[in-house]
Order: sequence, then C-alpha cells, then structure tokens
Amino acid sequence: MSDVNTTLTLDEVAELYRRPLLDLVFEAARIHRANHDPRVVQCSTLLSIKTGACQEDCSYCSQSAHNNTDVEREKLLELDTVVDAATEAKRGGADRFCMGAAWRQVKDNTDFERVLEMVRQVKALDLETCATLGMVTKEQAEKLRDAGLDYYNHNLDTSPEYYGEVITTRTYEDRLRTLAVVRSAGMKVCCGGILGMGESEDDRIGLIQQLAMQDPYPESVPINTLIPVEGTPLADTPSLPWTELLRAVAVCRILMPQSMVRLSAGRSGMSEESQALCFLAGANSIFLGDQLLTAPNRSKNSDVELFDMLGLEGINEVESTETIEV
Ligand code: SAM
Ligand code: DTB
Ligand code: SF4
Repeated sequence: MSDVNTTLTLDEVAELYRRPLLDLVFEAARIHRANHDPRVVQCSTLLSIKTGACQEDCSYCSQSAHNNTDVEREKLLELDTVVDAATEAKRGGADRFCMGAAWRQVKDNTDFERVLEMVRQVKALDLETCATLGMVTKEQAEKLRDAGLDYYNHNLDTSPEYYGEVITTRTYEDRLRTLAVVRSAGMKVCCGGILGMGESEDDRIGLIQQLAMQDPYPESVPINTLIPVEGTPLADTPSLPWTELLRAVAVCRILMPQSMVRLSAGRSGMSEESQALCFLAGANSIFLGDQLLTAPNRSKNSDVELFDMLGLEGINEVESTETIEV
C-alpha cells in the first residue's frame, strides 16, 4: 500500500518545518534509522553532456541563453567522451552517473539517438543511470527506459506560487506533466528543488508539500542550495541560513521516509558541521566529484576525508589494479 498522504496540507508540513530545530532533527534521524542504514550515503557523479544556449529563462541558471554568463557553450559530447567520464566516475567511487543536457525538451533527432547510446553504454559499465534532458514525451521516455535509464531528473525547483518569479518560459504544470510521463514509462523519478533563491519559508514548505504529495513520491529528492552565478538575475541573492536547509532535509526525510534525500548543489559553500547535521537528519546521497554541471563541487578528496571523519560509507573507489568490465 502507498505510504503517500495525498491530502497533506500546507499547515501539516509547516507544523513539522517550524518545530524546535533539534526536536525536528531528532525525529527525522529516528525515521531515517528506521528506514535506511544511516552509515551509507549514495554517491552520484554528474556530467554536462550538452552545455549552455538553453532556451529556458531559469533565473538561477548559468546555461540559459537569457543570462549573460561565462559558461562556454558546447554541443552534445561524443559518445566516447561520456563513456570515459562514466568509467572515471565509477573508479572514483560513484554508483550512479547522471547526464545533464541544457535542453528545453528532448527532440527526436540524431542527438537523442546518441543520448540513448550513451545510456546503453553507461549502463553496461554496471552503473546506475540518470539523465536530465528537460521535457520528454511518452515515446521518448519509453525509449530512454528501454535503453536502460534508471532515473530521470526533473525538478519542481520551488513552490507553485514562487515558480513564476524564477522561470517564465515553462509552467509548473509542464514540469508535473513530464514527471507523470516519466513515472508512467516505469522509470524512477529524481525530483527536488533549489533553496535560497529569495523564496519565503512558506515557499520552501510549499515545495516540500508538492514533492511529498506525488504518488508515489520521488525515489530521489535532490535538495540544491542556490549557487549564485555572475550574470544571472539571482547572482546577488543573500545566502540561505544553514538552519533552513537542515529543516528542509529533515522534513523531506519525515514525509518521504523511503527516498534518497540528496544534499546536492551548494555543498562547497557549507561547513562540514552543517553537512554532518544534514546527514544526521536523513540526507543520504551526494554528488561526488570535483565538478557539478558547470559549477565546481566540493573536492572528491575532501569528501573522502569527511566520510572518514563521520564514519560514513558509500565512496566505493575501484583500486587501479582492478579492471572495470565493459
Ligand atoms: N535542462 C534540464 C532541466 O532544467 O530540467 C536539466 C539540467 S538543469 C541544470 C538541472 C537542475 O539543476 C535544475 O532543475 C536546478 O534545480 C539545478 N540547478 C541549476 N543551476 C543551479 C544553480 N545555480 N544552483 C543550484 N541548482 C541549480
Ligand atoms: C539536481 O537537482 N542538481 C544537479 C542535477 N540535479 C542535474 C545539477 C546542479 C547544477 C548546479 C549548477 C551547475 O553546475 O551548473
Ligand atoms: Fe535550461 Fe535546465 Fe538551465 Fe533551465 S535549468 S536554463 S532548463 S539548463
């Protein structure tokens, strides 16, 4: 039976979100430990397979053609480049490889055929596969599934009320439609948002309500903190207090007990102490590797040290003498 509360109200989410912080963290940690091994953190590595010149006007994004940033545009990468990067990601300790394209939507052309082949070959490396390519049709989602795509990432980004302040070229309903298409094709859903875009606490609560009311709720929930990018409208947004991220992680864990809650973009700007509290409160996934899509990530080496310090597992580096079966 589904454990989704499809009548979850904003007041119910707000009641959790506004609890005394340590009571909230304690409850989230209890639920986390009842549903997951608290020492294991799943690691995904990202690669931007097509960069920049995106038609959408997402005001946080370095890759939007509407923003004037330093990001170098790059056409769809060659197959071998992607397979090499995935091989390297596996050696580096990731178990999932996520390919991101700065597309508004997938088009049925030779580029899409190449992406399907990327999925097949990355899957053959015995990695979990994830892609984020913008909006997809039912037929495209089915082709991705048949190629071996395990997860499709498509974020709601923020609350329905704040969404129009951030993006105007695509609606919340467009996003929900793509999520429904991905789900009905039988792929797992990776769906989350960004905090720290100048939204209110009510907007953060509204985003979590939207995520938790999906039936079934997403298997992966990436919680990004805005990486302010020069040349985007959000470049000067004041940074988010660490307690807000911690509250959001804890409430996601309580309302989506089985999901992997990913501490996603923005970890480089976080202290190790607040990351540790997020892991305690139920975050159990990260992006591993020195690079996100266009922005730098926390370095791989510092994450290895952090995991050692906290007694966490999940960075499964392949010894250089071992070969990866293809
Ligand atoms: N174009 C596709 C799309 O938007 O669905 C896929 C790539 S897009 C870069 C993937 C996600 O990265 C966005 O939905 C957003 O949540 C996150 N993201 C992009 N730029 C970010 C930034 N500067 N800070 C934090 N998260 C960001
Ligand atoms: C997600 O929620 N975060 C990732 C992934 N899904 C594709 C992307 C983060 C992007 C951070 C900014 C950049 O590297 O350009
Ligand atoms: Fe394009 Fe995705 Fe960036 Fe929006 S977030 S501008 S859709 S690449």
